[in-house]
Amino acid sequence: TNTIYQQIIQSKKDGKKLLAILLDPDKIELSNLDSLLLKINQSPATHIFVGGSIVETTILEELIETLKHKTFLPVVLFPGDPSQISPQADAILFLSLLSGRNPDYLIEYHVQAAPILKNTNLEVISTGYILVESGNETAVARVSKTEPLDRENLNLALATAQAGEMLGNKLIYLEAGSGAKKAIPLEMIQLIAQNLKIPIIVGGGIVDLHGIQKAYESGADLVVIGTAFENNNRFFES
Ligand code: 1GP
Repeated sequence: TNTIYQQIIQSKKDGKKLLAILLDPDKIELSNLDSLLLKINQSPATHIFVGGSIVETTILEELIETLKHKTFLPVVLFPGDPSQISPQADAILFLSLLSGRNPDYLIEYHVQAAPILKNTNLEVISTGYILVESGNETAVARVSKTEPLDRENLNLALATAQAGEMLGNKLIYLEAGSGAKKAIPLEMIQLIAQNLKIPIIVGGGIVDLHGIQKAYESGADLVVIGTAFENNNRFFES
C-alpha cells in the first residue's frame, strides 16, 4: 500500500494540489464533533492535521479515534511536543524548526520522541519547519522561544529550505503561524518551490479561497487552513 508520503509525491507529479484542515484539539468540543466532521467530509480537504503549539486537552485520543471512524481522510499529527503523539493517527510530521536556534526543537524533542514512535505504526515524515515573521507574535514563536525569519530576506529563507532538503527532510513547511496577520509572501513560496525538489507545505494566516489559490499558483503543494475553518465551518462553501 502507498504511504501518505508517496501519495503526496504522486500528487506533486500529477500537479494535483492538496489541502489540510488543521484541528487544534484544545479548541474542539466533542459535543460538536459530528457537525464538524460533516463539514470536513463535504470540504475539498485531502488531509486532516491534528496538533498545536501546546495541547492541554485530554481528548486527543478520542478525537483521533473519531476522525478515523468518521472520515476517510488521512490523519497526520502536527505536534508541538512529544506529548502529542497518538498511535491511532496515520502519520506524524517529524518537525525540525529550522528557522530557529533552539536545540529542543532541532534535536532534543526528537530524541524523546524516537522510542515512543518506534512503538507505534505511525509513518514518520521528517519535515523542515520554517517559521516566517507575520506581523504579529504567533504561538509557535512564543512557545518555541525562537525568532521567525525576516519575511523580506528571501535568500535566507531559500538557504534554510535548501539546507533542510540537504539534511534529508522529505517536506518543507513554510509557516506564518496560526492566526498570522500576514501569510507567507508569495515570492518566498515561488523562490523556494522553484529551487527544491521536495514538496512544499504552506500555512498560517490564509483566510480565503483566493489566498489558497495564490499559494498554489506560487508553488505550494499542500496548503493548511486552521483558523479560517475553525471560525467558519462553511468556509469552503463561500
Ligand atoms: C498553523 O499553518 C497552520 O500551524 C494554519 O494556520 O490557523 O492561520 O490557518 P491558520
